[in-house]
Amino acid sequence: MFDGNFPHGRSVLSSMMLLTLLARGPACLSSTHVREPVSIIFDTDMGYNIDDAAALGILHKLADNGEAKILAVMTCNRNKWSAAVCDIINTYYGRPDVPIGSAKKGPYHKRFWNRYWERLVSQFPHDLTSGHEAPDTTEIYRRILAEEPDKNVIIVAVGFLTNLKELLDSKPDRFSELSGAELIRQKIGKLVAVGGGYSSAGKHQTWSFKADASAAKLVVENWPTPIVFTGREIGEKIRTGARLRAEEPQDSPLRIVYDCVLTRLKEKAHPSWDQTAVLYAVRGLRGYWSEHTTGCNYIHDDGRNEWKLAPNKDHSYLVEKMGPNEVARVIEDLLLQSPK
Ligand SMILES: [Ca+2]
Repeated sequence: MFDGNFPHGRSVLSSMMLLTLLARGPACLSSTHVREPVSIIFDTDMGYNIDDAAALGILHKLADNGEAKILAVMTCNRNKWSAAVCDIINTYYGRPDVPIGSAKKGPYHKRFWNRYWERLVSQFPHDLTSGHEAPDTTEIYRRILAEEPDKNVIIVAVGFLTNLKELLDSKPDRFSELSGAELIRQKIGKLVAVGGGYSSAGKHQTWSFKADASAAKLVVENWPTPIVFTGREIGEKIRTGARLRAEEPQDSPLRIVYDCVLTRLKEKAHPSWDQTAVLYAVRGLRGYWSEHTTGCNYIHDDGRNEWKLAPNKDHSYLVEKMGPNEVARVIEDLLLQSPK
């Protein structure tokens, strides 16, 4: 599977592309070394854990670097503060007008971690004060996808898959005459999803699949483009937050989120599941991970996942390659990069 690292000549596809470019001449080859920013839709359950906030933070830094373009932020968390927190982070990092969608359907889970949103909404500018005011995610998805070039968008799903189920089920509308599945097939390069476990055989329970098990099952079984999963075992060992709390200004939203939650948890650092999805979606495998590409992910009715050896689908999962501490350093370097 093409890993986004071009041109290393590691796959048949990248070898063919390299030969084509060589045939076209050196000017063409040098111009393509400047990669276009990766177009990302970030779909989150902001509020249930703190890695969502950090993941959105590093996505902004990658956008500052010209590596990513943020098309939209969607929340599947129907707590009204979730969308407001997304808007606060977008505004703080200089992108106040990134479209934000909020789920109107799906499960409503009451927990919201340590109420850090209370401090954020009272201290930071934002014009979206409640998820109830935000458009439905399906509307935003369909509008944006209809406008994008084919196969151009990567969806990073770091929450449960409610919004993607709704998109998959959606019907032709004023934005596109295509059904949800047809629109996804035409416009989405791949889906990068946090969820499941892949380190050993058998069933694994994780929050993002369990929180809306029927959506996870439907999306994983029917998604019409490749899906790359980053499992529990990947993010669990990548502990971040200690450096952020030592070096980030005290009055930044992410510092407040991490101070609130890690103090309560009595943790020095926290797993980084959602950040791995952003990093992979934008930069590809690099030296961070390898990818297991044979078999398929199967979601049981209770949301537990199991990797099956057959059939072979366009499913893959990340496998640890670089040490977790080194990946943590990459993530915290990005978090601490000065905002533009
Ligand atoms: Ca999450």
